[in-house]
Amino acid sequence: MMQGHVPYPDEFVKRYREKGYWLDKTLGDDFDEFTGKYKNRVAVSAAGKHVTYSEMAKNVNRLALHFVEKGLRTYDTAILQLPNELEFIYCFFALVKIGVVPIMSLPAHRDAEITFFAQFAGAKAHFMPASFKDFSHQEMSRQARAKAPSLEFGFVSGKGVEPGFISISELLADRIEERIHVESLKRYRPNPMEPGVIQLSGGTTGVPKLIARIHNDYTLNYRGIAKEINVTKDTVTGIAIPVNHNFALACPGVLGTLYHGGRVVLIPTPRNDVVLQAIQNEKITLMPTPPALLIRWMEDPDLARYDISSLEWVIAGGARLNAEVAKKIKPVLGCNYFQNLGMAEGMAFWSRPGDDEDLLLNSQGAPLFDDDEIRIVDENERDVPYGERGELLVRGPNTIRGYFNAPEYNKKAFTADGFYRTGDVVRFYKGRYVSVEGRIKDTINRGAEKISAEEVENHILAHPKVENCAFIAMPDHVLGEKGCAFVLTRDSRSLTLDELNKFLKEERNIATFKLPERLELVTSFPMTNVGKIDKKELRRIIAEKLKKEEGRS
Ligand code: J2J
Repeated sequence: MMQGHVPYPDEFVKRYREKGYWLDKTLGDDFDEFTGKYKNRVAVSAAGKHVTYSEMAKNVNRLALHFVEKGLRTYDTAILQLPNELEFIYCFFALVKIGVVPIMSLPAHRDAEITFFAQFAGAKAHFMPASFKDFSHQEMSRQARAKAPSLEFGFVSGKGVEPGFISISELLADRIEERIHVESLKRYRPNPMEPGVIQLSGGTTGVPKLIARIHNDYTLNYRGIAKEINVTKDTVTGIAIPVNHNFALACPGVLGTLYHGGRVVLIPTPRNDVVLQAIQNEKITLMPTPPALLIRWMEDPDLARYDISSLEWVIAGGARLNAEVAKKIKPVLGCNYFQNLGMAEGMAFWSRPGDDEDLLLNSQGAPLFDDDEIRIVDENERDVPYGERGELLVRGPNTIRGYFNAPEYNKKAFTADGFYRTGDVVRFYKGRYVSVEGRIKDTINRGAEKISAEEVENHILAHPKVENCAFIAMPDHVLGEKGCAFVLTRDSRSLTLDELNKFLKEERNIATFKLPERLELVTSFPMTNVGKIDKKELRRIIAEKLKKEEGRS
């Protein structure tokens, strides 16, 4: 078994198998099945190229053979930091086919995150783009390699591969299958009870948490969702958010679409003009969209210039969809929507086709499976009366039983009987439908990208001028929330946002999306009666201040 993975208890393994949730198939088995079935249909469109299922299979098998030849082995881990491009698809499937577990890192991650993943999971390979947004991932990878000796290989997509790195294009051009038989890959088939993919948690702690999803649970995840929302071979799914996210990859995302013979369109950036043009050109029918994207499209003065009539459904997830925004989706975008409360840890709540207006507007959906168990509890872990608010606890056939290699943290993050504590405050709305009312976890939800407050605070505290700080969410009309740093400086010294961010970027090397977007200098902090900084009060203060400023402008 892969070291550090928390297995499901035997009785649940038995139950999930018997009830047909777990089919004991790997991600690679599914890949072989759907590529064999849908051969000449187009599977993926990206950068003007249209790749059929058969071509995709040829490229994936070729890469998998190369990876084995280089020395990658089943249950090794690899940091997969490729953006929304064909190489992502090829590398992802090639890795999972031979049981190498990809760590689904974002192109925006920087040295702090990459070195941590490499050291924490002993990653053997790093997959990265040659050029992406004027940043040298190869330079970063060299630095990470110096600190994480396990990192043996750097695989690079695109042009401009530097010495010491392996070009993915060159591997794709080398017909290794003429020397080594594709059938030999069967030897590397992983056990479906072992981790197939490692997703990342926005987390609430100093370092990100790794979420190892086993093949049985992850294949169920996309199969289950795709079935529930009627994905078919006519579905064209547009991916404008980073494909590495669970939402984009498996809810139903890339995997659920390909499983049914549909087509995936990879969109390189979430910029309005690029996305709207892609919907028009590629006749996209389904899109996963954080509310922030929906708001941007709906407010775009050029919206009417694009023909987006192919769009049938958008999936609003990752952050709370405001009812006022939801009401405008049909009239402005001309499509229907699903609400989805999802999490990289697994369980997914969905609204269903045909849900009535009230349910659709006011609830984030119901769980997918009969064996999804949900509890809504008070601070003493007692179930609250139906309809009242409490923390959402979940357990089920696609929900993890523990974070990877984090035994101490798992004691807090999971109940003794294996429920995951989501940190979300919800209430039952109707039947098993829930409505998200808030959260108790200390995170910032920036346009659905989660940022751990503690992680950023630790970096801010490393600044020589900083005595104490609190990183909190402030409201934002489009993104929902942005990060605001309240800082007490040493000896009342001056500090600007630019100065702080230069330090966080250049000295601490953290991803840009985590940077504070506002700095408030204080001379003291409001405290709670247990002696902690009162973040609730800080959130109130900044929200009020923003409101006043808005009134003035
Ligand atoms: C309010 N909060 C929500 C919603 C997620 C699909 C969709 C989203 C994610 C995701 C995902 C929310 N309303 N509709 O993995 O497959 C907040 C909750 C939740 C956390 C999980 C998917 N949908 N959230 O966002 O792991 O706080 O996954 O616990 O990044 O996002 O974040 P993450």
